[in-house]
Amino acid sequence: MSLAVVNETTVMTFVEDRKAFENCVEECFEMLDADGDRVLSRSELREGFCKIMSLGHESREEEKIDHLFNTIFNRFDEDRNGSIDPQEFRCLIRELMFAMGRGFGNSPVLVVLEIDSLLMKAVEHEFGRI
Ligand SMILES: [Ca+2]
Ligand SMILES: [Ca+2]
Repeated sequence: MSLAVVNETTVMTFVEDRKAFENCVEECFEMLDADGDRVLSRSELREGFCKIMSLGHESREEEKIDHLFNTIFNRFDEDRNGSIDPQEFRCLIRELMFAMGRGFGNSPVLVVLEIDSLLMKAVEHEFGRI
């Protein structure tokens, strides 16, 4: 983990750089797809969700995260087949990143970055490392 200062621009610039962003999303997808069948089951997504979204693992948050997760899963499983395919995953991540960016606003925010999180990628992108 490391600390970084980010704002809305950090996240938005990353998401709008289509190629870099889609590569990262693809990487995330592969990381989460434990059985390699090219779709994410509910449990695969749940497993990696906290990690890629940099959500803490504090147990008191568990219930809240479960609830958030279920809402997200149901909303983005557009064809209602109980799993998330790469296209659904891309929409999901894009939307979550936009929400995160809006949450930061224009003033710099100090954040803790988890190594595999998308925010970490956004920061690396800002520094021209990806
Ligand atoms: Ca899978
Ligand atoms: Ca689906």
